[in-house]
Amino acid sequence: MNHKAGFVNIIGNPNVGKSTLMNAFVGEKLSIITSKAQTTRHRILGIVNGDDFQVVLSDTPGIIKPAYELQESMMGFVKSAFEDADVLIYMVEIGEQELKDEAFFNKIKASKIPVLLLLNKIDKSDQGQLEAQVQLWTTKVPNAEIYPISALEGFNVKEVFTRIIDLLPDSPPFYPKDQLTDKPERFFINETIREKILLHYKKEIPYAVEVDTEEFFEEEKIIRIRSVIMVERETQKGIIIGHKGTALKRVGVEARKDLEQFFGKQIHLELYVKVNKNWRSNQNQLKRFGYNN
Ligand SMILES: Nc1nc2c(ncn2[C@@H]2O[C@H](COP(=O)(O)OP(=O)(O)OP(=O)(O)O)[C@@H](O)[C@H]2O)c(=O)[nH]1
Ligand SMILES: [Mg+2]
Repeated sequence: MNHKAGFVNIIGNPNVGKSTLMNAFVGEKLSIITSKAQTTRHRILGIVNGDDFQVVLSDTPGIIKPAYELQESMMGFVKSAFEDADVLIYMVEIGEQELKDEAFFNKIKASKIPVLLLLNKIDKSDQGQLEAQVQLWTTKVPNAEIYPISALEGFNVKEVFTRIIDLLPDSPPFYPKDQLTDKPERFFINETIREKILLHYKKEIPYAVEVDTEEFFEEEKIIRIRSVIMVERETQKGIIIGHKGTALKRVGVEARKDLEQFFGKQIHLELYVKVNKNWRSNQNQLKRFGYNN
């Protein structure tokens, strides 16, 4: 029996549903999902294993014009996803007209590797709009195969996965067959906490936050975690903590619940907030938080 394996990299504008799709393929919540743009900041692998295949998916940050160092690094992850892909998934959402970066768009159109253009969120559209959108994207990206999908409702997700397997080259697996991702446990803790911050704070706050897990002790019945929420300014620190600490407490309670589910164990989570001036624009700080590429 031949074994197939390869890299399937998901790219597209912010908020189109890239992370929702990867989680649907993997069947686990590897990437955090919110309705805010720029939820994903890293390239995150999700590995789907079968007896005769290994699909190494990459979720990537939404494509934007970078305005500061962090965003430069995020776009570096997108660039790297072009370089090692065996299949490229270009995800667009219903109603969308164009990619936010023309150079990336031209790269997709000139791609020598297979491109699957997934037109997502069709649960929000009607037949007429769907047909018009398929027409638009057929003209815009003639080298792509187009699939209307709903990553959220699972519509056409299996069919796309079957097509991916078809397209993969014969190859031995790249990772051990029981491996699910390339990221360590601490990464998922940081992301879970960041998701709660994206959900509960407005405007600039989520974008000024980074989370760093300083302690992770696994005991027989409980995991003890201490994480720091980093902000850029004193005023932001006050907002994160909130009146009498209630806002921060809510983040802690919700993150703990998710982490208990993720690790299948009782969690003790201690959170504190620290000001780290302009970490988003500081190369050394960014490296420390894993934004090196
Ligand atoms: N109606 C509908 N909503 C969807 C679908 N897929 C994703 N969403 C929603 O779209 C929003 C963004 O989803 P994400 O998966 O975080 O999008 P993303 O492309 O990873 O976003 P970034 O990481 O910010 O680039 C969330 O609110 C999802 O619930 C879909 O098929 N239908
Ligand atoms: Mg995402």
